[in-house]
Amino acid sequence: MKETLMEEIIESILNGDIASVQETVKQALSKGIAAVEILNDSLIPGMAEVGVLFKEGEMFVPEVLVSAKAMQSGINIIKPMLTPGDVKKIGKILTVTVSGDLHDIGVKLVGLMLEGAGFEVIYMGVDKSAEEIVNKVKQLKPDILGMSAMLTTTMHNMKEVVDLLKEEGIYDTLKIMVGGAPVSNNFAQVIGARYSPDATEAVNTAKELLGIN
Ligand code: B1M
Repeated sequence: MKETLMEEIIESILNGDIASVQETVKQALSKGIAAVEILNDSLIPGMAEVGVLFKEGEMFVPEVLVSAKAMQSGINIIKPMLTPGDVKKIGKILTVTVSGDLHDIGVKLVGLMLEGAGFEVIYMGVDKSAEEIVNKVKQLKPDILGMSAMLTTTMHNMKEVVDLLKEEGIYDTLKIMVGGAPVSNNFAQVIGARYSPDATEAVNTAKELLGIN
């Protein structure tokens, strides 16, 4: 039963059918399937499949956008179950998508999982310059800055941010996490940040960076 529902959600994401995603997610919840299972077994794999079809030229940007909206509509339903309001905040994280990059689904998902783990997460939005990010860091004084980039052309803008933080003498006042499809562990090390491949790992990395067990 669970498998059928998960397949239905994936199919609805591929079809960009928002109503069907919402209905099936609600149905899955009513059958006792946990929000995190719905996330990991249907919403994320559904969007991953969209990525494959996009790469193979079988889906185009407008369709991808509709599928992304369909996935997001499913996330919105399970969000309250992933982020219990009564969790005591264990650290402040500022997240952002770097300059030139408009992708926000992954980084928002990372934010959701971090919130669920008890962090206070402030998402700055997409396409933010090094100056904007450093100014926000000065204003909010987060424990961690989490940057996301989904394009090979924009990942290098993460280094600009790190360099500016160093120039301004505030690099040592916070920890830096990076992620996104083209980003690697090696790249993160070179620019002076910590890498996480996915939302689940991002929670572990954030806890580790702040010395939380
Ligand atoms: Co874009 N796009 N896109 N796109 N898009 C990719 C990234 C691409 C890999 C597709 C492809 O060709 N196969 C490709 C990049 C190629 C490259 O640079 N190597 C690409 C391209 C080329 C483009 C455009 C240039 C296309 C065009 O216009 N010709 C254009 C660029 C726009 C811009 O940013 N300036 C573009 C536009 C778009 C849309 C607007 C249509 C849409 C974005 C909608 C949105 O985000 N609101 C879109 C989408 C949806 C995708 C794909 C299909 C899916 C991305 C996604 O949401 N995945 C993507 C293909 C792919 O990734 N396979 C693609 C689901 C999400 C849950 O996963 O984002 O990977 P992901 O996030 C993961 C991890 O990466 C990690 O955790 C997340 C959850 O597990 N993670 C972090 C992410 N950030 C993290 C931060 C952390 C830690 C972990 O710490 C802080």
